[in-house]
Amino acid sequence: KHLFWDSQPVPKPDVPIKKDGPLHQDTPFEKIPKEPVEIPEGYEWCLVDIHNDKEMTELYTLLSKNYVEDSDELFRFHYTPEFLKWGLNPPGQNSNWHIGVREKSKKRELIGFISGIEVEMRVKDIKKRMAEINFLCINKKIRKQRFAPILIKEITRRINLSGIFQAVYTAGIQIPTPFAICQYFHRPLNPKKLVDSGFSHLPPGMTMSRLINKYKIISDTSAQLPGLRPLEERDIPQVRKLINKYLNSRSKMHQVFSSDELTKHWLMPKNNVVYSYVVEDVLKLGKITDFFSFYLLPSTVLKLRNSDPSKPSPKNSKTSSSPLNYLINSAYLFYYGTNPEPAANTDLSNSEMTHKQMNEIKLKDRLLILMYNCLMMAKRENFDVLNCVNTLDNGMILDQLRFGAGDGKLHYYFYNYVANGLKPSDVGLTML
Ligand code: EN5
Repeated sequence: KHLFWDSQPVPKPDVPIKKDGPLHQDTPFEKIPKEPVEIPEGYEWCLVDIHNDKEMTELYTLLSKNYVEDSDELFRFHYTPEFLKWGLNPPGQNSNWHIGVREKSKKRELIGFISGIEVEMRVKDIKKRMAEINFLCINKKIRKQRFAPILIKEITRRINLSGIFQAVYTAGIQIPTPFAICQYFHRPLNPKKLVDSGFSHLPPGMTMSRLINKYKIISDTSAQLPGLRPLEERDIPQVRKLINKYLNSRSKMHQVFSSDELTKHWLMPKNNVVYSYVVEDVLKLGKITDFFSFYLLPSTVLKLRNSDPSKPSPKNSKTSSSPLNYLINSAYLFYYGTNPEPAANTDLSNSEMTHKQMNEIKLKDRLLILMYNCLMMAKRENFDVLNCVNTLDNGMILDQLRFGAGDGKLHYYFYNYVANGLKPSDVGLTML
């Protein structure tokens, strides 16, 4: 059934592998092919230059017409050119890993793409340089021609030539073999627009005004954390420490924020791309106690159910107006961290509760406040919904903050690596 994946260094479903670690040893440089993988007649390899606006527009167009959709083909991810430039350009990235396929015709249309960036990962007790693979996309008109395996083999070859033999990637679909299967959750901020677009439904017996009330975000100063403000460059060293410490103690696989430069790239606020906030201690000015971030990833509404196509489409702030060209502005929870006050050395010997349990409760209380503030900031920036998966500590806050399960799943994979027994809450890596 999975002819390609059967030939690849990934675990076989139903064949447990006892030991964690690589599936095969590193290939010596001499044994790695120096020529590109062969490509079908009529097509050629190219690089997509992310600093060239014309080529970025081509990539943006390919993805906005052909990339990931939900299972009912109602919505499609709409990554913007600014977003793609950010996502593909972290410090130290390799331009050789932005691989395109073009038709050999006069138009030389871009019909395929795959990308990798280098990340330092920690998986349990092992630190390893890996490639993070994303944005694999083939034009719909040549699906079924088996281009994906060719793109995967070619990027693997180029990554191997750089001395890297492991990769991490995510997908909505299940292939052999995920190490974690996570669930998407959604927190409506603009419930009326979500219902109008078919993103969510008015539950039976519910009125629109009651729905709006259910998802109202109180954003007066009494609800807002004192000291909450956008992340600034001077905060980067502290935020880097905070995020590494948080991920280290709360997850078993995550990216290491190995330099200030890298941290700055991923977290400094960029309008319409990434939004980051810190909580500055009001008593010790300059000291950062918490932070959170989210990114903008709109989805195109592909079809409108239960609506008269002759009627004008819903009009909304951040959207364009033609009927089948309007967007849901989704915020995706990105990185966050908090520096919990160590629990006071209370004598718990007569209590049912352990220190560990007490610390978990304190952490949950803090995260609820922090994530409510996250919802406030996303609402203020006019987002329609805040999305996340149940990785890391997200599971602690979903119910109370009125997130609901979506119909999508996110599967996490390693290439040429095994890590047994990871639960969604052990996963600390968030991909774009
Ligand atoms: C790239 N490295 O399925 C990998 N999205 O739930 C990318 N559903 O938006 C992998 N079907 O549930 C991406 N609304 C994998 C995800 C692909 C996209 C996808 C799902 C995630 C999604 C929405 C729309 C469903 C439309 C019909 C959904 C319900 C929201 C509702 C709000 C109120 C509380 C209950 C839930």
